[in-house]
Amino acid sequence: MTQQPTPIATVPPRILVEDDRSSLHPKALARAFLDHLLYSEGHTPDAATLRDSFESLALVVRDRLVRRWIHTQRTYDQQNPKRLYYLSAEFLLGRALSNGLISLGVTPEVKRVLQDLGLDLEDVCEEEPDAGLGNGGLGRLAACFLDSLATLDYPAYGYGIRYQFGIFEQIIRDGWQVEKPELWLKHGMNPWEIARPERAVKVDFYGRTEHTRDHNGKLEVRWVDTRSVVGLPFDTPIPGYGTNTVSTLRLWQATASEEFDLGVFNAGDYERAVQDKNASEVISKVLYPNDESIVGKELRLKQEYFFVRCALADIVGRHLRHNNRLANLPDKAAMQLNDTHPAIAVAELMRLLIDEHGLAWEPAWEITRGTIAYTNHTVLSEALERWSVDLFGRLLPRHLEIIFEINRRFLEEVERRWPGDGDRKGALSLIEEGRTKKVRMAHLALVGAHAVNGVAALHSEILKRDLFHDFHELYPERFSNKTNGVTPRRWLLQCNPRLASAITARIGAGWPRDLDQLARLAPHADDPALQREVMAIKHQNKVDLATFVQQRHGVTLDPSSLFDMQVKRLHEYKRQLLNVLHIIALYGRARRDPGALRVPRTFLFGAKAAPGYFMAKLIIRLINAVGDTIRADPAVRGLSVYFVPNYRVSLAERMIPACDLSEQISTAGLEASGTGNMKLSLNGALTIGTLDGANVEIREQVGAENFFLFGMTAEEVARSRYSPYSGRLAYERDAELRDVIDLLASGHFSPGEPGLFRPLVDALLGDDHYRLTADFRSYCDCQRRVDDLYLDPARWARTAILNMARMGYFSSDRTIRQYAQEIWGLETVAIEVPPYVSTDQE
Ligand code: D6G
Repeated sequence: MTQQPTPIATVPPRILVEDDRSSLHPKALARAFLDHLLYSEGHTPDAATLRDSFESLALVVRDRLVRRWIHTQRTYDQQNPKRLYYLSAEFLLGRALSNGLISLGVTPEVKRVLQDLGLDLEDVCEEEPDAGLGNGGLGRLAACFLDSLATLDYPAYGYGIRYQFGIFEQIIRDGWQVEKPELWLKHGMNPWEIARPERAVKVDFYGRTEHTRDHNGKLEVRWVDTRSVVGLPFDTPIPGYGTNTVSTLRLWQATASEEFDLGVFNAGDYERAVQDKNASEVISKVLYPNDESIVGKELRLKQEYFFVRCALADIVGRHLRHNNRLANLPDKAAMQLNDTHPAIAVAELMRLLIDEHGLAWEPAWEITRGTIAYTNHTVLSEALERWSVDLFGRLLPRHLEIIFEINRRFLEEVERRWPGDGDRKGALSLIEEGRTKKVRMAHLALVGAHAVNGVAALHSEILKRDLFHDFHELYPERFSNKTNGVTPRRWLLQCNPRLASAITARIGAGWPRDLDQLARLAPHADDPALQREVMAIKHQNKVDLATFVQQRHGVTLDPSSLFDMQVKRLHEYKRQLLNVLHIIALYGRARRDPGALRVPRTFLFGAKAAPGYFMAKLIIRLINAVGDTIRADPAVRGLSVYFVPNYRVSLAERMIPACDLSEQISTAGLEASGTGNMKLSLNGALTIGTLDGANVEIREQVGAENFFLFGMTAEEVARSRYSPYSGRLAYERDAELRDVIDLLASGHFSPGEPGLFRPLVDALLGDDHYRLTADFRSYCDCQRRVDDLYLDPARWARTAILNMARMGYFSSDRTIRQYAQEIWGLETVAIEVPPYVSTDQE
């Protein structure tokens, strides 16, 4: 049985004094807040800064989660259920305060308490830095999954890296992206986390292996002469919504194994002692800011092994505290690898079992495979991790030996299945041959896992048909699909309170825990009152966003225009450039005929580019240039373009509720799933999109008539790759496209630097790898249909309502249930928390 946090009214009457750390009564909340201000922050209210108020309020919330947290962990320790371990190099949590308040169900009470003290809850929440420990979709998915796991009462843990610097802060200078380090921990304290030094783990690197035989002739391998660092865990509570479960996110920070090397220090070389310490700590210093591409740096591999080593030591240690043997590890622990970043877990678990716990190869392999499952997130070859064998062998010599042995046995199996088929062996091998031999991490994960999944139906099919075709032939039973989802708590209840209340008023308050209930809105789609309400809420949200942009950036947005948004990482395959080409086409039409634009539109972009990704940064520069040019042109009305700097979770929470049209326009076959598409639709935006990733299923759910579809299919794109392609053909055939590209090439958008955008023009007129020129016409035509519908507000509102109503499937609760039932074999565990009894009263 799940239960709501105990409201004050149901506390037995014999309790006269509620502990100020537990009670949800407004008076207790007020006392607790002032108490933390005074004793944790050292300030009286008159001297406190907003930051102090945020920290105090966060501590008030954390206090109230602690009993639930302890009871959750204690219950697991007592019942010893199977636990899920989600291993991810990224957790893009964003802010936690309003989420914590919502999960406690005390937002209105706290708002009033602060009001009485002259404070505004929103201002206080604004003080919280985003925990930006991720790049984009993959990291945010991990955060949504933790929310769903706790909400559904599954025993689960997140394991990752406590980066000191998360994703960089993006500022725009002269139209260019400039990166600044994001210091989410700059205040020296993060009120949510608690260090657990008692669970620190020693992590070895480098060195060599020694092979010896014991008196029975059994081979023993020792990894010696290593250099080591220590992983220090920090725990963050992850509260479920409407339940007592509070799960743990355990993030590891690298520290020097000895504070200083005393030998070196005593020898007088203080500087070197400090350098060694810094070299250790650098491992968890910074998140690599590349999304969908890999920079093969030693430090990155170190990060990956570092957190996997810590996680596995912790997991095996916990297992042995509650079980007396390792043979049943697969019955008690499921590990999910979020992409290949933690794929070294396959070799590390083998090493632990064989070298540290004395198991033979076969049982160790059975345990490893029984425990590990792997999620693939991309088909882009530049994002598939491959590590040079040399580097690998230097950094992790024992693991390389284990990988060679896994591969030797695996290739024997391939030989049995396809005798004499050398090509097949080459394609499947864990080692890529060539000038530099490489370890293919995806292959390691595929061989070492009992389950592998893609993240949308189309993507999972592409994995089977294409990327992992040979593996699928060998192990068809391992493959499945788990379409991504998003948590409706953060992505509707929390970020769009107006819409959330309107929905609750119509269908009751059950939907945040059971998103399928949104279907009850569908019968009201034709109700003019609901239509007006939904449109009015959207308008209010747009006004809020415009106010924010005005205050922060001094730019005016017109909330009466259609807000057209593309918010996601900047990548060529996501085709922000196609969006820009359409904008330039509109600009051209408006310049020729001032009455040409029937619907005023504001195009908003939010996107970070990997710092070394030249084309992506040039596209940001172009978006800003086009925006500036249009703004400066008095002849053009009803068209504006703005690039909102520093897109991140907290900005997404502002932008998504204000969106009318969601741009999901990637080259078909290249976007594995997308989750922004789900969040936007859930908040009543209509989608213009290709048949790519989860768009395909979104369209199935909402109905083809409620989705703006355009462009080539994945199959057509794949087929177009059989022969050489040139964008010049479309350029010559389509007069408007020609005008657009000519204007771009003419230097019109960069008068001081006419050749600035030449690389974009060259790419379009060259092999146009992402097929923008091929989809341009169909995209522009589809955009006309968007205008047609927008001119009919009732029909637009009806379509928006139907989009929301049919989003139930895209709750991450559904996704997590599928993983739990089909991959993890996980049962829920209800957490009972007895009401607090003050010791004063006993
Ligand atoms: C969390 C909550 C805390 C609990 C701890 C257990 O930090 O109450 O004691 O987890 O950690 P393990 O003993 O399972 O590592």
